[in-house]
Amino acid sequence: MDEAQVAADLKRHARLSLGCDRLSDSHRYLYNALALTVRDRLVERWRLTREQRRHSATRRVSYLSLEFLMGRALTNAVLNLDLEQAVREALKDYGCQLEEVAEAERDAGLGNGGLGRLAACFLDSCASLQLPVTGYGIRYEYGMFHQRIADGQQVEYPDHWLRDGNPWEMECSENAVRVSFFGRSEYYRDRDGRQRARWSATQDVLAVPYDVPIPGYRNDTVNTLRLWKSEATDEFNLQEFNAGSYTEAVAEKNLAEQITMVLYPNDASENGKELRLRQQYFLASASLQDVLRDWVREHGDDFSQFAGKNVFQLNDTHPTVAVAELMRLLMDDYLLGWDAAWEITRSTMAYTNHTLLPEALEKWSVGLFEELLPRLLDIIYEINARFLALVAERWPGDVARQQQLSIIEEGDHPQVRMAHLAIVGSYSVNGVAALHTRLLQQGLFRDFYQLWPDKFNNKTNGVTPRRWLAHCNPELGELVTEVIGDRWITDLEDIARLRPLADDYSFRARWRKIKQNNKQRLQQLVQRDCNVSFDVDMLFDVQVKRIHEYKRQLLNVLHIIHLYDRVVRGDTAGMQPRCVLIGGKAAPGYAMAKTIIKLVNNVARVVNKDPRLKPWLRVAFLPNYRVTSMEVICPGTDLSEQISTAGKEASGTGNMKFMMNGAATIGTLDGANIEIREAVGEENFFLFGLDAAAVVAAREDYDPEAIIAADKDLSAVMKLLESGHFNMFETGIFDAVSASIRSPHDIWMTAADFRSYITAQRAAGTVYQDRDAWTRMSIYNTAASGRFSSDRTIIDYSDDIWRL
Ligand code: CR6
Repeated sequence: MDEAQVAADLKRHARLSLGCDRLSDSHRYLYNALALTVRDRLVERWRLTREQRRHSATRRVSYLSLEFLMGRALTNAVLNLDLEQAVREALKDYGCQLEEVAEAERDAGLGNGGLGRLAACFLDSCASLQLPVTGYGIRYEYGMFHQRIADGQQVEYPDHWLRDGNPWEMECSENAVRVSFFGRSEYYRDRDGRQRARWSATQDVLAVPYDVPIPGYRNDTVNTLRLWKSEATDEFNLQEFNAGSYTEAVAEKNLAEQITMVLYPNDASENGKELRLRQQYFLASASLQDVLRDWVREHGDDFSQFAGKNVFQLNDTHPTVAVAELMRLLMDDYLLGWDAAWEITRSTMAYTNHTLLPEALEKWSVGLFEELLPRLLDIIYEINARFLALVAERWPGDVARQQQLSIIEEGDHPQVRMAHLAIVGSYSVNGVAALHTRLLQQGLFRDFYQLWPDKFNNKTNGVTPRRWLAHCNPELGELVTEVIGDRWITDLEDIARLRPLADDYSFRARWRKIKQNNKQRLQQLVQRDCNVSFDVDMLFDVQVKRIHEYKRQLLNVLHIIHLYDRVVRGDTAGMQPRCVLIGGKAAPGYAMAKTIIKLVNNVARVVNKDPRLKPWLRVAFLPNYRVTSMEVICPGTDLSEQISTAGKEASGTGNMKFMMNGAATIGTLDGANIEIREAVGEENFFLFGLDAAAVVAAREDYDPEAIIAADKDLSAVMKLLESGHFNMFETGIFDAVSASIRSPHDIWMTAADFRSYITAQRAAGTVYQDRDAWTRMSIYNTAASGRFSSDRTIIDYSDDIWRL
């Protein structure tokens, strides 16, 4: 029934909505017509979901995040609405495959990496679990940059993803709100003689919401992601008008629109630019105003029940100015007193920390705050004064402790510590993996933990099995469903029932065949994008993630050079042929990360052009790594590289996608790797390296020169690296790289973990040569991935933090 309807709607949208009559020439049009056809089926369910929520008394959650890394929407909606059959049928009239049409969609790249993708997986899980959770974010005109490789180097190109329109967003200008900047605080007494404040002489911009539907998995629920766009208000600078500068006054409107123009491409590091603070406040203010307006519409200005009915989950410190903004709105606009406003704020805000790296801990200069958000700074000072009184009560006379805990970092350039504001202003603080949370409690936030032990909790990350198994690996998904039924799609723990099938010879053969097909698909991608060809019988060894020193792509390169060295020396006994793939973007201002990209490319060139290496080793750098390429990469991977310096990767989520798709992991005891290893069993995980405590201890008298001298393989690798073998006509470009490895201050401890890494790599190669043993391990990994579903994570948030 719906099959005929889908076909008719597709035709109608092509003709009437898009006004084009020769569709088959362009997948773009077909894509748009199909997107509108699918969207029609979302809109009605969307309305019903909203309707239902209005009448239900449950708490609602606003998930505030500067990033939502959504990827493509069409195929996800087709899967979740169960439209695949109908769509494939309808496309036959145009002689097209769904996969080809889907290729016309650009990724919504509104995020950097794990943090942004986590937010996207959470939205899918919340809708699939029918939880009343709304995502609030920014509608960046330009998302994550497009990476090209020229002469081995990263070149950034702007990603104007909205250029051809976006059928998945609905502009709701009637729900626009005003957001203020600059101006000053004013104090006055109201009619009852109470001291009040207001923010005056501000410069305002308009926040216009664009709503994106988030379909649950086959459950008729459609949640909302509300993305704000900044626009100028209609008031012009009157003075300029009167001076006859009409055009100048109109042109000034541009400034307002700049706020949401571009995503900052920094992953796990702050950059301190004023525009970034504007983005943060813009998101926080618009979203809170939206929620408060809804509240007042229903309940008038009685806020006594507000905290019981609302939660704001802060995705890292990025939206943390919301703590002060909620206070301001409640006091200045809705006329609550401090105590009532504070009670509401600290019982509705919850904060998720995503990193321990000091360079990522956000601080904003007090001077900047004072200029841009003066009224907010007043409130932060007051929050801090009251908080420090509490600290003084708990630790009388301990001035050092007050300084450590203060929201304001004193000094020549005083700063607002956003993490401290987040902790003081919220009722829950969580880390994203067990180790990470423990390190927060014992290290970074130790004093806060002593003060408020009950605030702290762990929520190990997860990924959605819809996109990261059912959609990206349909063949494997279908095999799983055939043998254990399809319950795993909404209850991934059920996938554990696969485990006994690892003993079944014919099941293993089918499993292996699917992996081979997926490797073929990945091989084609690498051929197309890197012009590197290789054999699908090689071990596919993959590291894709942002390029960062702590993630140690460099250690991976040292291993590649070591294999190269072995082959050249003729030491190939027992060696497993492999293809090493590395991909990821470097922040444009991160010089060392860019050098590492160059190094990977140069090493790849030397390896790939040497005929002696052909049977043993292929290396490729995959350009423009993004959500959509991961959908091809993770199903085709044998070995997943999770090799960060222990204690540095808060959780990782790529590790979970690989595991779900039957890759084995080579990794350190870091982030969620520890839990992955626990789940799959130590015999199915290639562990190496120092653990977090050993890293700290080894740093005391770290002597990489001695380690290199004592290890002839590492010496040989360093010699090759330093001889200019990989940079013949580019003298000195890798000097900084080798110097960092040799430095006693190398906090990433690359040399320290080299030997155990090489040993673990050898072990992986050896197991791979036993096809049955490897296939078992692959099945065990998928079978043990149940607890890494973001459904589990969201149920934990819902039970412990949101109490929905
Ligand atoms: N860079 C962590 O580094 C974690 C994600 C999501 C990160 C990573 O280990 O899996 O968050 N942190 O929790 C930040 O972005 C600050 C990341 O993606």
